[in-house]
Amino acid sequence: RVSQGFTVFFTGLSGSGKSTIANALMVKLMELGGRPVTLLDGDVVRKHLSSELGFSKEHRDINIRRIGYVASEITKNGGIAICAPIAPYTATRRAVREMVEQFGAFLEVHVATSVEECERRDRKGLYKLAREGKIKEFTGISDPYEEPQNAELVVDTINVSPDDCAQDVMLKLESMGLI
Ligand code: GGZ
Repeated sequence: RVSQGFTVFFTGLSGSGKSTIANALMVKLMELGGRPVTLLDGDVVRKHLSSELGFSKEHRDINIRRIGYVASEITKNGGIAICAPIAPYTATRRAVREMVEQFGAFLEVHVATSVEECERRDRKGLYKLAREGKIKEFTGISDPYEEPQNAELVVDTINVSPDDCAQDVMLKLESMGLI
């Protein structure tokens, strides 16, 4: 099928650059035309789909499975879903992959900007609050992030601009025959 749906699933720490890369990717994919593109960004999903959830392992898993379900529906209907949550747990990422792959392709992109760099930038001041204990269970500081071992693509925003990271994703999608 030439125009099957697919999902691009970004995973990485808070402040790693997921949202910025995901937005740049969305623009590039919309410019191509053809399939509708839906962005499921971490904080937007939490506001509209998961507002009752916190950051325990259980709640993060529920949040990620909801994102996975929506992405699988979009993929099933021939669209493009771009997801950008932290998604810290390997098993949950795998569950989402399996949900989506029933219907189309799944591209996992690890935004591997290190915790040191994310904390140094601290764009939203959250790492400082986490260090002070004012935010509990903060990923990378007081909560785990299980590094992906089987991502289709690894990018980082230390040496590469967000737009070039998005371009890397475009090249990967091309090589997979998806665009
Ligand atoms: C991690 C937290 C936390 C804790 C609030 N741990 O940089 P942000 O602010 O805008 O993105 C982070 C967002 C993470 O939500 P996700 O839905 O992506 O997480 S998960 O996939 O684990 O469900 C951050 C903010 O929420 N935030 N508290 N304790 N990030």
